[in-house]
Amino acid sequence: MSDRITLTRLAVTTPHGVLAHEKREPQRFFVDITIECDVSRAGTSDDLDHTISYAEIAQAAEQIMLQPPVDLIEHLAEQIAASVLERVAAEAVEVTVHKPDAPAGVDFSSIGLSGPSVSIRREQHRPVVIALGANLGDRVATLSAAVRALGRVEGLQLIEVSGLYETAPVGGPEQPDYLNAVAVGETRLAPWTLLDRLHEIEAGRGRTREIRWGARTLDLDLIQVGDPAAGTELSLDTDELTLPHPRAHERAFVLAPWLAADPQAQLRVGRKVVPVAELLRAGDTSGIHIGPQWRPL
Ligand code: A4P
Ligand code: MG
Repeated sequence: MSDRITLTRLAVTTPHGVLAHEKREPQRFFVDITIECDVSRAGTSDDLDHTISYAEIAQAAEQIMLQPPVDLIEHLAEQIAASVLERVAAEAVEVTVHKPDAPAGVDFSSIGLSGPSVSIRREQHRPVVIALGANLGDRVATLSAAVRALGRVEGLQLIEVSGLYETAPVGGPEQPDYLNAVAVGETRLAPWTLLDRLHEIEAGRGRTREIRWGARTLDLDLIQVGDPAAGTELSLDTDELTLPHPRAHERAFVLAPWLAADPQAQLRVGRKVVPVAELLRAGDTSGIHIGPQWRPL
């Protein structure tokens, strides 16, 4: 991703340092923050929700710098990076904390911003769950190609892909049985960027959208992004994207392959975080059967 939001030389005078007098006497610190994020959607929509507010980032960084004295600028940089990565759209961040007046027992140039600084780069690693479905054409070939295409998406790493499940259609008009699978992995992409990639892969396999819940060559749905057990899952409800997927908890054709790919999987359902194994036990699995063998990864 080449888009960047940059904040240069946030200036804070505050006491931090290893030495006792540094914890009493404020000195100058400067912070540089470069956020890697896809701003193309905000560029088109002119909507702040599609990007990251630099004012919020700057104020959060200033609050971190103004905390009670700590020893290391490494610690300050790490906290600032973590606060940036809490933003949905942030893919990666680079933070530099400068401490130009640090007592190092030597002279630094008086030209420009000299003296010690620490720079770190941290990437977003959000767990992600993607459901795959197909009920038209050569389903195994389509789903295999879809997994290969997912493997090529920059910013997405697949960790595990389930076996194939032969499933009776749920909802929609009369239509052939589905093959379903679930892929779990990690992503640094914003969920709407990832959804765009999924739609591109669907379109590449001849997916068209005429009838909701109708037959399709390929369906790729985002089920969950983040980890509900850690309270880091993303909750979104926009016209184009709802997270977690609003119907996943009641759909055995998602839950069975998901559990196979990740036996520890959990899903937020309303206010509760529920093991997928429990949801599956409580659900109707009558139309779900083990499908053909495949080696997708
Ligand atoms: N959208 C909103 N949230 C999401 C999300 N979390 N993931 C929007 C993906 N898309 C999301 O989806 C319609 C719109 O939902 C998208 O444009 C997107 O912006 P779609 O893929 O065009 O249409 P769809 O798949 O027919 O609708 P939907 O609501 O995703 O359907 P479901 O709930 O996925 O159900 N039976 C079996 N046995 N196996 C199946 O795989 N799949 C469906 C589709 C029905 N019955 C099935 C199966
Ligand atoms: Mg869909």
